[in-house]
Order: sequence, then structure tokens, then C-alpha cells
Amino acid sequence: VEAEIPDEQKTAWKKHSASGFKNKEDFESAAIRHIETTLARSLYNCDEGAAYGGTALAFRDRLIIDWNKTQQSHTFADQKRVYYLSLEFLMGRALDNAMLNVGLKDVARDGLADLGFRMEDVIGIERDAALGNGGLGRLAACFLDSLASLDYPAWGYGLRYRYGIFKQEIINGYQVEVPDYWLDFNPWEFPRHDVTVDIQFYGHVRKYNDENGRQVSVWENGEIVTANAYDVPIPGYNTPTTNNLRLWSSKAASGEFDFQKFNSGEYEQSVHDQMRAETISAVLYPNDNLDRGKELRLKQQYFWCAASLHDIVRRFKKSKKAWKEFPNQIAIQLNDTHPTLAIPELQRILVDEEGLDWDTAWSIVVNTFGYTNHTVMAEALEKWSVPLIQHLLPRHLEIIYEINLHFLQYVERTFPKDRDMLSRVSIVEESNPKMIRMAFLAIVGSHKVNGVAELHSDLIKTTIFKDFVKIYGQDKFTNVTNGITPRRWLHQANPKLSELIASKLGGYDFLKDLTLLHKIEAYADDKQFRKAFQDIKYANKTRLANYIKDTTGVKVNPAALFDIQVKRIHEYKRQQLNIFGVIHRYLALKAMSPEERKKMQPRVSIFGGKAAPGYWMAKCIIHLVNEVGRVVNNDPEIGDALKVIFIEDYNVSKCEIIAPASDISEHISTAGTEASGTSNMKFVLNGGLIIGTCDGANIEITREIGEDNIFLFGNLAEDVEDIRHQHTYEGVLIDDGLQKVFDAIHNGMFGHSDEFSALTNTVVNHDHWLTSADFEAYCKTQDSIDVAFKDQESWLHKTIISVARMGFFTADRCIEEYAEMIWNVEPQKMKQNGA
Ligand code: OX2
Repeated sequence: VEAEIPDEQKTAWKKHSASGFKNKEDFESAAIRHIETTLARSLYNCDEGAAYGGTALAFRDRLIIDWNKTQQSHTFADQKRVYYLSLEFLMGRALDNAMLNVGLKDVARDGLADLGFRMEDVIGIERDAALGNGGLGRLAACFLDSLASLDYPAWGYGLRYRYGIFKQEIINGYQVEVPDYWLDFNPWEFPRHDVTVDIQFYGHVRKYNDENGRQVSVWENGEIVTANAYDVPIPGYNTPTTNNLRLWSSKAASGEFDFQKFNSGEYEQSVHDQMRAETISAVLYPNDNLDRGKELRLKQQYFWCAASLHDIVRRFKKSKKAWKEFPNQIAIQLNDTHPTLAIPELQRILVDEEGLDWDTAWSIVVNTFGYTNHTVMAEALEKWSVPLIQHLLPRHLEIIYEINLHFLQYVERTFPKDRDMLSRVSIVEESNPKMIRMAFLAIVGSHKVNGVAELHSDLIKTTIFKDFVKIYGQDKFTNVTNGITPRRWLHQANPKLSELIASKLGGYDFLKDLTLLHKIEAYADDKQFRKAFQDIKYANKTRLANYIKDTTGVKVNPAALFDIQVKRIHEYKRQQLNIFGVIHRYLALKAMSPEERKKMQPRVSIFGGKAAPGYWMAKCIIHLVNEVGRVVNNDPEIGDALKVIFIEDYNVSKCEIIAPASDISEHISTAGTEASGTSNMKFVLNGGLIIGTCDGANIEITREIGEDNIFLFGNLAEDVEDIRHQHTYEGVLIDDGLQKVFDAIHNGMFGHSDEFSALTNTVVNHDHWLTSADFEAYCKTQDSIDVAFKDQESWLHKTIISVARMGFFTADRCIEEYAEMIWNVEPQKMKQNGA
């Protein structure tokens, strides 16, 4: 391609080719140019919003230049690329991250100061890109950061929701959902008006025999919706590599069809069609770990899978390589089962559109895909009804049936004696209506399946996917324990701690090789280091205390023990256990004499998290936390001994303030239910300890940091089923302490008891989540934390050692494991000139 361009053109181009700013002068010039021209503001009406806009656009220019070079270089290199398909990317704010990754935050700070602005205020203007629910979406965002930072040629594919996760308001103690229209001003996206894909729904399948007598299927006469691409540049840390996150937005197909309607006076109908099309990418479904089976959700999934695959195939075809090269050029990772339709879609493209025979196509498909499972909980495993798929995607249903036929024939040949096996593993559940089990389809259509922490990866092999291990062998199933990006979760969220570590390690190399942290273990007993470490924690707690004062009006003492549980509200995560424990503590404090009370370790119990709008029980928990807070925080007898805070609208940018401010954080899911958890890693990396169950990544965190540095309690995963059985046959045994808590609730201590009867009844009746069985151990462990915290020197020792041993939990390690075990891709460092 290069050779075809005349030299004069090249010279002219090179002479004027855009280059990013590198110093303060150039930054100011870029920012002011954007404020004056792109934003049409002037010196006299440049507020913080405009300053943010100018700064963001100046950085976007830089990112786009590196983005162009990266993409060009990756195309020329012609190596294997990774595509990460995720319905959720919980990116949070972009500006601070871009400044730090590009290494020009100080330049921008000085420049903004010249223009009369404070960096912190400007950063605070940005709205979170909240295109996700919780851990699954944030994991995808951390992975993008690591992929770029490690120079992997990789793209993310997702949906450009007009409304991200709702904004949570707490009104009279209740959660109220407010729409999050976040696209008002989004300088980070780059509309690609030239990149569109037409996506078909409904219609029917016509069959005919071609000249060779081969049966051909044509899916036709459906409804067409257009996918428009929006690109978001993803800068790596300390590297020019800038990858791409492509988000699809839905639009009515602009074709003759609409135009005719319009002309013939069917104006309303054509407007209606347009709105219907735009609905597909309008909202993120706000359920975490829960499958609801809504038709529009299935439409979202197909729309996004089909657009992404079309894009990937189009890029591959440009290379003119043979189809068998496809899996050598392309690895596609399925983030949970949400993108599973990509499997039948690729098979459809290869067989129906490209004319490959079934078996050749299928081997390409299987070698291309990898599937990550994130849960074993039945209520979160996706199933779609056969009639629904039949109606929406008639050809895909045929293909799924054929995939299943081939698969079951293989199973039958391999296990001729196991008669129940076929119905157990069939992709089609023989229920009424019949259902497609998406996880099974994902397993059959992928060459590797992974869980997200060791316990979880073992559990999927011994429970929900047990039969598939028999069928395919152990090797198809593997583990990649989750991780987090230390750039955002240490360097950005806790700059002072990052600086302290860098001062001892002689620089910031640890941000790209987190195992280097082990070197600070040598300072765990160093007086000065300890003091500096302690001061940083205190400053971070003060920052959070100020935030709490500003947003709730409650004054909390930064010297108190900060006990934090922030995550989606879910019964399996057991915020109810936490708040019942808080009530237990409150009752104990009330029963003490003032002298006794003075001796107790003061605590601030901090909660945060959203409940799915239709999840009644989760909303009850939020209400109870707020009511307990109202009573406890206003009880003059209690004072600083206990405060209970609910932080409204927990999101990524709030987590950046919260994670550095914990003494203890809670990761107390019923054993065997939390696949990994990732906030546990964030808290420990920032110098906090954990109270937790033997679940998810808590187990590996314990192994890394040592048993003495974590507070574990509760029943083990292997015993949970037996206890549930006991509950069914012998009834639930209510713990004495818990009974007192329930009595207090029933007596109206926290408002009308009817409000909370669902919450207490579910424990009394089934206690599926083992709240009562774990209650005593939980309270005792909390008491031991009070004792441990009193010995500040020993506490500091524990926290420093823990930070030093967290190197394993970097998302960079995850990406390297995926690259080697699943994708078979190599990093691709760019030459400085971008060629
Ligand atoms: C979450 C899991 O609940 C959590 O344990 C895990 O850390 C995270 O995914 C990232 O792997 N939806 N969200 C999850 O699973 C599902 C399903």
C-alpha cells in the first residue's frame, strides 16, 4: 500500500502530520484551541466544565495519534489479534487514567494552573462511563488496560448504551433509580460514521440446492437494523500502544424502505421504526448475577455479536488469507455467556455465506473461541427459550440444533452406556418451553473454558460442567485467577502510597511488574516507613471522612476503624450478615456502662452498592442499613463508638476514594458463591485487611499474604449443601445473638418492623445463604479485629506485608496467562516511528 502513494503526497502529509503535545506550552495551546473552537468558549466563559473539555480533547488528540500508529503497525505486522467480547465495560473516568498512562499529568496540572484551574476539580467534572454492573464489567476494563500496557494487539467489542447503570439516590432510606444519560458530552469516543453493519432479525430461512447439489440456506426478509461503530482509544501505561474499544450503537437502517414509508405519508410509522431500532442499544440491563430472559436483551446480544463478527471477518478477508488461517490470526474471548451467539453466527457466516463445509467451519469456530465462566449460581446461568430464538433468529436456531446433534452423536459414541448423559449435557433443555443452555453451547463451541479463581475453576469442573470434563477431558478446563490493574487501583487511586513505594524501589517499574512489590517487605519493621505508610492511610481516611460529611452530613472520626463493604447488593454477598452484625454490636454497646463503652474500639461501618431495580430483598437490605444508620448515628449514648454510613451511588470513581481508606473490608459471601471477587484485591493492595469467607480469590489472597494477615471465618463450600439439607429437614437453627437482633428489629427499633420482615423471615424459613449458621463466627471474628486493631504496630506490620505480597493479583499476570494458555498471541511492541 505504501508503495502506491506518490512521494510528493507523502512529503506534504508528513510535513503537516499531527503530533501530540509534550510540554506545558503545547498542552495549553491544544487545550485553549479546543476550548475556543471545538467548544466555542472564550477566556470569559471558560468554567471548570470547559477546562475539563479542553483538557480531555487535548489528550484525546494525543491518544488518537498513537491509536492510528498502533493500528497501522498492528495491521502491517499481520500477527494474531485478540478480541474481547463483553456486554459490559465499567471504565469509570478516562482523563486521569489517560494523563497517567501517557505520563503527562504533571504537565497538564501546571498548564491548568496557568489557566486558573485545579487539577482535582477538573478531573472531578467527568462522569463515569458506567457501562456495566459490577465485577464482570470492571474486570473487562482492567483487562483492556493490561492488554494495552503489555502491547498486545487487542480490541474490545461492546455496546454503546445510551443509558449506563442507573444512578442511585437514597430517599427516606430507600433506593430510587434515576436514568444515567451519560453521553451529553463524551470526548473519549470517536464516531466512525463510515463503519456500519446491517444486522438482520426475524425473517425466515429459504433452502435450495446449488449446482453441485449442496443444500444452501438463505436467511432473508427480516427486519434490518444498522450498527454504527464508536471507537474509544485505550492507552497503555508508559507505551505508545493504544488499543481500541469499539462500541456499537443501533440505528434504523437508512434504506429505501423507510424512505418509501416517509413519502407515502407513513411518517409516524417510520419514526416509530427508528425509535424501535434505537432501543436496542438504549439501556444496560441492571442485573448482576441474574438472568431475566428478556427479548430485548437477546436482541442486544445478537446485534452486538453479529456486528463485531462482521467487523472481524471483514478485517480478516482484507488479508486474503485462507480460511483455515482464521484461528491463527484471531482469538475471540467470550466474557461470560452473553456473547455466545457469536458461535452460531460465525458458523453461519462460514457455511451459509462463505460456502465452507460444516466440519471445516466448525473446527475454525472452536479453535477461535475461548469462554470465561463467572458464576456457578443457577439463577445467573443464561437460558433462552427455543420459541424466542426461533422467532428472532430462525437460522441460528437451526445451526444450534445441528451443533447439538453433532455433539450428542459424539457423546453417544463415547459413552454408549450412560443413558442419562445425553439429556444432562444436551444444549437443548427438554423443558416446556424448550430452552437453549448458553453455557453448554459456549463450552461446545470453544477450545478452552476458564473459571476466575482456583476454587471457582474447581467447582465448575465438579458441579455444573462435570459431565463436560468427562467428555472433553481435564485440559479443556483451566483457571485464570482474576486480577486488577495497579495503574488505576494503586497509582491513580492512591498516588501517595504509589510514591512511597517508588521511593523505596527506585522508581515506578512495579506498576508494570507488580511482583517487585515484594521488596517493600523489608521495610515492614522500618519505623520511618511505617510512619509514612500510616500517615498515608490516615490521609486517605480523612479524604473519605470529608466526602461522607459533604454527602451525608454525618461526621465520622478518621481515627476510628473503617469497616467497608462496597459491591452490588445481593443476598449471596451477604450485606445482611454485615448489618445484622452491626445491630448486634449496637445492642452490645447499649448494654454497656459509659466507662465500658469508652474502652471499645470506635468503628465506622460503611456500606455502598446498587440493588437491581426488581430485586426486592436487596432493596430491603439497603433500607435496613439506612434505618440502622439513622438510629445509631443520632444516638447520643453511642457517639463515635459506632457510625453507620450508606454511600449513595457507588461506582468506579467513588471506589477510587473508598478503596484506599479501609482498615477492614468485607468479602463475606456464602462459601462457593462468589466466583472470585476483585475488590478484595483492591483493598489489600491499598493497605487494608480483609474479613472474609473461604470463597473466590480470598483463598488465594490468603495463600499469598499469609493466614496471619487475614480474618477468615465461616462454613466451607464443601459443607454448604449439607447445611442447606439440614435446614430443609430439621429447620433453621437461629443463633442466639441473631435472635436478639431479630427481636430488636421486630420491636421497631429501626422503624416499622413490617418493612424488614421479608429479610428476617427468609433466614428463619430457609436461610439459603447461611446467615444464621455463620453469624456467631462472624461476630467473634469482628471482635478479634477490634483487638488486633488496638495494636497499631502489629496492624501496620500486617498491612505492609500484605501489600508487598499482592504482586500476583495484577491483571497483567491474567493477560499473560490468557495469552499463553488460551489465545496463543504475542505482544507486538511498536517501533517508535509507528511503521
Ligand atoms: C462477577 C462475579 O460475581 C465475581 O465473583 C467476579 O469477580 C467477577 O464476575 C469477575 O470475574 N456476573 N458478574 C460476575 O459474574 C457474573 C455472572
